[in-house]
Amino acid sequence: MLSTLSILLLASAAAGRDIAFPPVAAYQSPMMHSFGHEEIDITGAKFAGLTTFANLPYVHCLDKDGFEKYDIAILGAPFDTGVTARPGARFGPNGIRTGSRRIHPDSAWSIYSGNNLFKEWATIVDCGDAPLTVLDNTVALKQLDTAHRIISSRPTNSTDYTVPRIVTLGGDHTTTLSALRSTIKHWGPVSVIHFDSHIDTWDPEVLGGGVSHYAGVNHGTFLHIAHEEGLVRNTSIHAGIRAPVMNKKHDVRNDRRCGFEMIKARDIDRLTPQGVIDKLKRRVAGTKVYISVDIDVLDPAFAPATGTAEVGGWTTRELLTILDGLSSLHVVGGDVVEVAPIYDNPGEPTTLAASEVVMSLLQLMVDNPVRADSGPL
Ligand SMILES: *[C@@H]1O[C@H](CO)[C@@H](O)[C@H](O)[C@H]1NC(C)=O
Ligand SMILES: *[C@@H]1O[C@H](CO)[C@@H](O)[C@H](O)[C@H]1NC(C)=O
Ligand SMILES: [Mn+2]
Repeated sequence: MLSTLSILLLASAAAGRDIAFPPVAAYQSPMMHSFGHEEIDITGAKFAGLTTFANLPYVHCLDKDGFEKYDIAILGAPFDTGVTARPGARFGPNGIRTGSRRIHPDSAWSIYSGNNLFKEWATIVDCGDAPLTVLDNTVALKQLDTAHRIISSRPTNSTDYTVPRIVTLGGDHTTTLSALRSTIKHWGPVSVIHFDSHIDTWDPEVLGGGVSHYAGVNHGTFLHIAHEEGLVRNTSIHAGIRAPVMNKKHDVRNDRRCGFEMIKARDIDRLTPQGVIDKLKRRVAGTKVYISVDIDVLDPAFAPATGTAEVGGWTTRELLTILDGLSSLHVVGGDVVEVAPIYDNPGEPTTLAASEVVMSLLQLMVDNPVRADSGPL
């Protein structure tokens, strides 16, 4: 005996009609059958294949036997055990790559500049992540130092500009120390433009070092250490600062001693973004520049996924306008750090913002190739 349901199904089958799908041109191109087998055109494909930054080619830049030449390298630094609050930035590199999946080198024409940075002179690749041990910061940072040294010492594709430049995907901010230890070898001391809500020049004796020497090397002291090692010029500058200092007199005096001037977060209300750009450019004029972007420079409304969020920060649009405004500078290295995707919201505003910051850093590097020599400009 047929159940009611079966009768209904039979009835609908009897009344069934052919469903005509519209023709799908891309999959019926003559090319598809011309070699006697099926093909899919992968030109310009996004959201496909493995995830590299902006769908760039992956090159195993640390392979001792073979690598392809590049002028600018993306390098992930999955390290977050130098953080004083929320961990998770070890997942930053892949978070930023995921945030960049909609970008493809064949179709990255900026609506603002009209340029496609990938279609100019530079060969840009994604080197993947540096292999870093997970339980010993001292060893991990030495591994990162070595990775930076190797990747920045490879031959470039360009014959005029012979030192490859690196954009690092952090990682907590401690990872910038390794980058600066490699830029000094090729370019000498650099002016650092440091976008952050915190000064990060804390004396290791004040922040962490009271426990052990090892603990003093962290994401709030790396610029102090970089100053001690002679890596940064006294023409450096912070942008977007708003977090409280721990010691009213000592911290700010020490910050100046480390070579930094300061643009505070609320200064943008008076200066406007263009005023911020002008002040940054004046400060670093005539020197080689390293740009470090702690994503916590943005307000947590725009970038919640970070280790030490501080309210009252800049918008993503303000930050991108300021970065793009620095296009006359000679940028020898850069990074975006402190992206901890686990704290992002489902719309992924932080990793999307970070991937656009990387695009701006790449554009600055492409705009001004830098010749290898260690003097100021
Ligand atoms: C390497 O440089 C040459 C010109 O010097 C250029 O024609 C070529 O396209 C570059 N290679 C890549 C992969 O960009
Ligand atoms: C930086 O230091 C040099 C000498 O070491 C000094 O002549 C110069 O005035 C300093 N510049 C700034 C901006 O402090
Ligand atoms: Mn920082």
